Amino acid sequence: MKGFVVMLAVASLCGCGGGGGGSTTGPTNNGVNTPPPADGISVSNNMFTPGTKTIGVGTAVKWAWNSCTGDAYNGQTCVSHSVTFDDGTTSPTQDQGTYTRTFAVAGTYNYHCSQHGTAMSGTITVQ
Ligand SMILES: [Cu+2]
Repeated sequence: MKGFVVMLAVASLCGCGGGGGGSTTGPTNNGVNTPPPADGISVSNNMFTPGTKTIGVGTAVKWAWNSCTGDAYNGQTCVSHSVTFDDGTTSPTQDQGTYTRTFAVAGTYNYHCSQHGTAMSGTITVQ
């Protein structure tokens, strides 16, 4: 007489984390803000950060728009800005995204926001 005892290994399904679904509070970031690039310039509401920058000839500078803020309705309010140089070179007037300019000639390049005037301005020194 033979008997087999079959042991069934019952895999216990992990019911991990008995906390259940989390809830989200506060404004949702829709992801349209662009984090300031390393060594770049942040375009936020009414200021460029940093406002002055010194670079070598041939260097590209990148501006990234961070001009959206959450509102109480899970939406966002975004404000348009531009990077407009005294020499006429300009970025689009936009409320998100980036703009890059490469400076091939030494000099002082003053710029401002076309929407907010010289109250929102910056300078790139190329040497
Ligand atoms: Cu502006």
